[in-house]
Amino acid sequence: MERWVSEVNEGWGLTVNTRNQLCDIRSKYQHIEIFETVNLGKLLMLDGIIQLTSYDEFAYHEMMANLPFYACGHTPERALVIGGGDGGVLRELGRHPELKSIDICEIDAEVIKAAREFLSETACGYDDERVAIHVGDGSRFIQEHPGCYDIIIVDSTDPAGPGEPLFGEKFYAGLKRALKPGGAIGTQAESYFLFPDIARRVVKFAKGLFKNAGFAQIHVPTYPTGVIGCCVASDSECVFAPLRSPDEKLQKELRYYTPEIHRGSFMLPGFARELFER
Ligand code: SPM
Repeated sequence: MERWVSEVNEGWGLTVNTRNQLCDIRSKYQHIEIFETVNLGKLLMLDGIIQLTSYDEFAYHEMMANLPFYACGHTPERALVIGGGDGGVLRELGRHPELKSIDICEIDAEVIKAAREFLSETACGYDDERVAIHVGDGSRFIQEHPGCYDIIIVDSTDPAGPGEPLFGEKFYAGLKRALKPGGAIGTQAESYFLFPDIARRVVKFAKGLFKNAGFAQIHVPTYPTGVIGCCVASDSECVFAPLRSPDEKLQKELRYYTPEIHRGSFMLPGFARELFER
């Protein structure tokens, strides 16, 4: 039976037509739901918030993985993903043979389990032998790993529930400490339409800590407002243009990320540019 499922945001919503619910779990941390949709493949929701659809998850995951990868001051060898339990960022990092290890610290083991069972095209990221899974609190994990990583990607939910600590200044300072010199971060920075204050705040934290930091926009039709940000920051010479490029083989595999999109994603509409300059 078909059922319209909505993510509701103060007076309006984004609605997807589904035909079958594959997973409906209340974990210690959140409500995990996976649906088969009528037109968009699978849909993952956490606490009623859309996390991904098969239709457009490549856009978000490619950008979250590759913006920091190519903003890093040297060729990255050690990567850390915080959150990202569905495995999509892992899948994209796995395309880079230069990476020797890919750690993931996800707080909710049930998300990993559900993704591996029902979202195989995304969770295939876990099949890479370089991936090591750590179940726990990402903010604690980075405190315990100073100077360890070349790139850190924070693929969090919204700042309510388990994602909340990942939007604080202390956490950003911890990310910087967990990086090697010249390393780069890419963090889920919300939409400048939907949550301008949060987007502005995290970019401000990053600007205060790193030589270069900025908000890159990613077009994702199934996130409310159709746009979401990645805060990219590093002490490398530049984050706004890639310091290296995908080779021909990798570029053919990618559907969204290109060196031109890397540069272009930092070109923001006037009101958003003004928001981050304040
Ligand atoms: N790997 C995909 C996980 C998604 N992480 C980001 C989710 C952000 C969803 N919120 C968008 C804003 C509207 N609530």
